[in-house]
Amino acid sequence: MLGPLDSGTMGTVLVVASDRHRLHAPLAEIESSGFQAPFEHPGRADAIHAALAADDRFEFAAPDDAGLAPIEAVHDPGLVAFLERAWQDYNRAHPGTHDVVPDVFRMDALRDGLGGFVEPVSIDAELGRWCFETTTPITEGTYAAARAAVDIASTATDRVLGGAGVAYALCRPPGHHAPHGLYGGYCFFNNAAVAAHRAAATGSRVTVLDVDYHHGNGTQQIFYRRADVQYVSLHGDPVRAYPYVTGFADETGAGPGQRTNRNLPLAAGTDDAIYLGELERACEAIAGFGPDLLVVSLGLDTYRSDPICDLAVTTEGFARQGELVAALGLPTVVVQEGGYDLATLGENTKRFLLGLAS
Ligand code: SP5
Ligand code: ZN
Repeated sequence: MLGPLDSGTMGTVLVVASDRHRLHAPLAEIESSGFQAPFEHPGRADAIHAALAADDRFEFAAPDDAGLAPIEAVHDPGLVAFLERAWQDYNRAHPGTHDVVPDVFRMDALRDGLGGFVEPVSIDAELGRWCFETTTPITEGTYAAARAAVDIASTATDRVLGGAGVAYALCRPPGHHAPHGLYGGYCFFNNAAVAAHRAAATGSRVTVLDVDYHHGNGTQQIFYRRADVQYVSLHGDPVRAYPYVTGFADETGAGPGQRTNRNLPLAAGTDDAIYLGELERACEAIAGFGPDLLVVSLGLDTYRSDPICDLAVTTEGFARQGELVAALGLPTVVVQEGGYDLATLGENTKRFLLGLAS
């Protein structure tokens, strides 16, 4: 269990970061039936890093190497092994490919009446076996970048378990769309799930509060049947918003995890007043669960000018979000997820973190 909070260096927030995220740099994403410049690109993490580094209220630490164990605690080892070799295998079959993207997906229905799923052998088919959509290319450095993001989340969690009140994991690529055995939604390894499981393994009760615009289907799935980890999410209503098939209010957990899952779907155009009211309801659910430690999946894509989302949160709203979360009084690991308006991403992240540390 956790000891008393360490006030740390007065007034500073610990940021765990690495420039290895730049190793994941796709040329394009296939979205809305066309190739376009990726929304999820290295400039995002660089912009956040620059905004925090320019402010002496943040101090920086490099991640420790956490190894494979924390990843395989929440993901299928088959997915991990596949991601390690996928780019090389694909380029043996198709030399000179920069962005590796599946052109088939799981075609279970093609085997109706044939006696169940067959594990594919061809790399072309393997891609579709592990991936659920087209906006998440694998590049030569993707696996290394995704491993570094897990190292960052693990290190930030260790610092909070060690007494830091707040630590921010500047993870990229993001993670919350990756369930136990799939990748997609710009996500390969679920950094927030790694953080939550790592803390839960020490005996802590843990809540993951997900404020990214998109429902964290991966995190929800990983903890859906667990009693020791609660998942609470505010997100665009899946009736209109990606990932479309999860995030409904009636998904409340199962088995030992009954009532440990809470989804709060939001209407298009939701502004600060409505958002913060829903966040208060989320915080009530968290207080009812009574966690020892909080993991925040921080998405800034609820921002009013985000290029791929439709909520109307303001920069000031992110500061208020941080303050509301701070009122829970919990040791908190903040894990970076989405946010695609490059001009405001750094400032919005900074305001959330300063609100949280206030
Ligand atoms: C971490 C994160 O924020 N991932 C978000 C992934 C969103 N991917 C968008 C997928 C396609 C949405 N297509 C909208 C069609 C509008 N014409
Ligand atoms: Zn998102």
